[in-house]
Amino acid sequence: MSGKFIVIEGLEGAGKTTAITTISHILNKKNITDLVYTREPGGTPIAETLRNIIKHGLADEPLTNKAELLMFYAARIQLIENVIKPALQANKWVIGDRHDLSTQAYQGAGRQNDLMFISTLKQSVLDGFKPDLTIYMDISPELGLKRVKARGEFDRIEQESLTFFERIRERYLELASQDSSIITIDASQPLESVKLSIEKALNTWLMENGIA
Ligand code: Z5A
Repeated sequence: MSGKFIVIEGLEGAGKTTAITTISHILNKKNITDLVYTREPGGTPIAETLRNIIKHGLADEPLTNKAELLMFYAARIQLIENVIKPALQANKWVIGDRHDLSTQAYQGAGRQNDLMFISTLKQSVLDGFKPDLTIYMDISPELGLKRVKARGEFDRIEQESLTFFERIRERYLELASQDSSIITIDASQPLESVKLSIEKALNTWLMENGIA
């Protein structure tokens, strides 16, 4: 595959949307213009249907943690096989709003599912497929949730407690420290500083990989 897969990760309100725009501009300046955007869960009709169930649930039937976890992987593999891999094979670059790191953090640390079970599932479903680069936007849950509060009602996951999101952040930081393909950006900075940090990190990565 000759395209690249770049993923943006972080808690809600970390500024992933802004980061995606910034990354697109930087790539465009390098004449990388054939970009495909994905979001997870979602991005195919089946995955979007699962997204709706995950985010809002169904009346009168509680969604179990294990079923939620399986739905994330079902949605992800639909997206990988039907959108991401074909795009990469066509030499396009894919920019993803969340990917498997979210599952490790939210379903692993947040929901506290069995980590061995997640690891086995990941191996079986993804079979080693992973992003070329992940940009993790680090923010405290307090500040992130304050930013998104203005949007109105919280969905099923956003309604969780602060400690739930604190566990997720801790796991994100732990995983980022163990994987050199994950770059951490301080997302609590003012917008312009965040943009500059992303620009610097991405340009360094492009240079190191002989792309620009
Ligand atoms: N989830 C999961 O549990 N497991 C998984 O495997 C996957 C996902 C893949 C997806 O929800 C939910 O699924 C998510 C994780 C879970 N749930 N929760 N909770 P989503 O796609 O609907 O939501 P999101 O991914 O969390 O997106 P978001 O809430 O929109 O966050 P964001 O994209 O990072 O935020 P933003 O729109 O860029 O910024 C929010 C606001 O802050 C906006 O008004 C900005 O103008 C402002 N902002 C951004 N940056 C700054 C700075 N630097 N200063 C000041 N203000 C700023």
